[in-house]
Amino acid sequence: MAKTKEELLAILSQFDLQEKVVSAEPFGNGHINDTLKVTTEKGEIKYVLQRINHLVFTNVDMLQHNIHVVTTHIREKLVAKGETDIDRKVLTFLPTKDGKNYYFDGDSYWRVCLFIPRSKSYEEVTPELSYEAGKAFGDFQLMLSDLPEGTLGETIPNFHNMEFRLKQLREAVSANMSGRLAEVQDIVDAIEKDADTMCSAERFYREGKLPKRICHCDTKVSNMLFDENGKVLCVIDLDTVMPSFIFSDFGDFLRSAANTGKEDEADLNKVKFNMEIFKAFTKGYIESARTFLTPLEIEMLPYAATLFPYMQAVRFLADYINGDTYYQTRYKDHNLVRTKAQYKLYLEAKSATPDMKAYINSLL
Ligand code: ADP
Ligand code: GN1
Ligand code: MG
Repeated sequence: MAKTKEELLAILSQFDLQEKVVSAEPFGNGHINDTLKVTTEKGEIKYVLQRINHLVFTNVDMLQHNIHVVTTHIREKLVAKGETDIDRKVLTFLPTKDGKNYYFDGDSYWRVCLFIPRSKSYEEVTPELSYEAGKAFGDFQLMLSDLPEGTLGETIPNFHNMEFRLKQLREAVSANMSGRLAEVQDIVDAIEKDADTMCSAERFYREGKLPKRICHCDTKVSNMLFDENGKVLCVIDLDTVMPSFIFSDFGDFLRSAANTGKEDEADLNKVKFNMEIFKAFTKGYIESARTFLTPLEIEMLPYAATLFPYMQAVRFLADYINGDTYYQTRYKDHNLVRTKAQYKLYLEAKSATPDMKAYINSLL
């Protein structure tokens, strides 16, 4: 439910802010939380207020604990490296006046962080920005690699587990809550044909061949802030930071960045896999992550580039069949349009696999 300006200011007054604030307006275009930018009396955007989607993140204590651990740990690493301008290189969350890291108004959960000034987020990136992003996500994983096991909880259990996502799709198909199944049967069948192959990461994990590491798990382009010179300032949207295969961060970035069309592109001819973006991102990622990646992780990077559009198609389709209960949608068939676009991207990435392999081999 939308809040009035007065209600938003009352929520903000619960936080320990250094400056008087006068308004909070919608910001960004995420599908899950509600994000608002907060302006001070001096007319400066100083804070970001977010309403946490607690139907998606059901354990808000765990969620906010994870974010606290991650931001504190990264801050310590940046200090140790002698970095300057640290408030623009890691998110800073502000406590409530009674020292909690979120505020519950009896209905919704809220948090506040500092707005990072002179920063930009993109929906589309150039090869130069992709190279920087690859380095930054590799660095992000590296900085968090020494967190002791068990420090972070799984804020959404099985979040990037392909077997689990297919199980959810199959449950949606059996229940056919919205009566939309007949219309999408072809795409369900097409997805099922590749299901076994796409679950290979889970099989390798069970066989002890693949590790899980702390990953960001929502590395779409818009979840990174760049400075005025195209250098990465920091990674944002930390709700999903949790143990996963490194494929999560590699594959999900390419899912948004290497798509020549939009995530919800209706004209499928516009959806192609951009090899230049793939190359630049992969180069940056391997440069910073090489020290910890295993040969199997590297070998499976092209699989990761196909896995994420495939998984996203499965998730959008399940939501469509369930009657649009998870993702925020803007029109009736939005989740179906998204499904088709992601499935098309999956096919495009699949046919680019030999080229991806050849490029990776040339880097090693
Ligand atoms: P969502 O869950 O809505 O995707 P995000 O945390 O990704 O939420 O924020 C949405 C957008 O708001 C981002 O893409 C970015 O442009 C902007 N943004 C979020 N946090 C900050 C911040 N601390 N400083 C500057 N811009 C931010
Ligand atoms: C959601 O919050 P946002 O819009 O960055 C989703 C991601 C999907 C993405 C698809 C918690 O991310 O997993 O990949 O939409 N986040 C959650 O655009 O489900
Ligand atoms: Mg986001």
